[in-house]
Amino acid sequence: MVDEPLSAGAVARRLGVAVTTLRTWHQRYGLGPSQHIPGHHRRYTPADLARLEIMRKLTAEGVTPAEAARWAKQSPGVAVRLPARTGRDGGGQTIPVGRAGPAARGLARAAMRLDAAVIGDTISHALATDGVIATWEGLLRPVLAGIGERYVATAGLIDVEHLMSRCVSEAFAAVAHSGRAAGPARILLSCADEEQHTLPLEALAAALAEAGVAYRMLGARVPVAALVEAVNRTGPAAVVVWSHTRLTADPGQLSALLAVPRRPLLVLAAGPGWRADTLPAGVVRPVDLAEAVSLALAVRDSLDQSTGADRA
Ligand code: B12
Repeated sequence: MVDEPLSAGAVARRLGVAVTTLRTWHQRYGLGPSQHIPGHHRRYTPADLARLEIMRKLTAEGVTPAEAARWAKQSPGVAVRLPARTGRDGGGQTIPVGRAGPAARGLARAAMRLDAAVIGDTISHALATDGVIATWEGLLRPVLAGIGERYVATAGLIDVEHLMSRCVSEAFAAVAHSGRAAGPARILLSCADEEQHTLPLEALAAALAEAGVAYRMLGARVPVAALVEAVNRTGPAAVVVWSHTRLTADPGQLSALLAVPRRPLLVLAAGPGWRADTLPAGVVRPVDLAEAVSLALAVRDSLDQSTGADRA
């Protein structure tokens, strides 16, 4: 725990970075010392140090300095002042869920308690009552985003993040199994190479199952050669490639899909990792789950029309 304002040298030692790195973060990203006593060098307050800890952690994980600085500045800067987490109740912290309703607040509390049974029941109930899209947008997304925010502010809740991810996956898998559509799977779902964030793609799979659309799911971390191979072997009409972070959003993966002999009708670059201005021509970027589902349904319907299939 740090309470005294610190010099640049002391902060550098604490974080294990060079003083010149601190200067660069100050000059380029405005992450400098905020305490100013006339006639003295500026000093780093505990809140400054907390922001720098986030900066160091995220850059060490490969997040770009500019993006890491954005997160660091957004954080409330309380990491070093938080009470130590005790027991299994999450140490009294909460997951922020913004304006989401009571169900999301209840789910967030269950997640903090690591109460897998309540998490599972809450999600399954919402899926059965409201459907996949509404459950994703109104319940799961706010809680997942809140866990992400807490992680940035405290570098903690990794246990909560993992348990919650597992419960969300299981609930989506149950929908996907019970609603598995008959007929050829013309939609291929895949994460980009090295991408481990699968939940949004699992949400899409469950929403497609709910809508009676058959699909194939390749899951996390699919190397581009394997994706191209799968497209060549199965000839899908639409391919969705999920990227959650810039690190996994190599547009070359999309270009490779556009170059296969049986080019899919639709290639979707889904997720916040992709940058619109770097996408190859012909690739479509949905803004959310509902749009991704509509595009997939449109492809399914156009195939049905061209083959004369009757869905009524
Ligand atoms: C759960 C989680 C994990 C789990 C994933 C488990 C799983 N099976 O998916 C695990 C633990 C594996 C994980 C790992 C990591 N994670 Co993580 N993770 C998260 C968390 C908490 C939720 C992810 C999620 O599902 N988000 C879904 C919603 C909440 O995200 P959203 O941005 O609002 O999504 C919207 C858009 O994408 C849009 N959209 C646009 N098109 C489409 C199309 C479709 C079909 C859909 C559904 C939506 C959609 O709508 C979405 C909402 O519906 C996020 C926090 C966050 N805010 O996302 C961090 C987060 C994504 N992770 C992060 C990081 C840094 C990592 C790690 C590098 C950490 C590490 N040290 O290893 C690794 C990355 C590994 C890798 N190479 O992929 C950062 C990314 C920062 C960045 N921008 O680069 C985040 C943002 C946390 C943070 N705030 O720092 N993570």
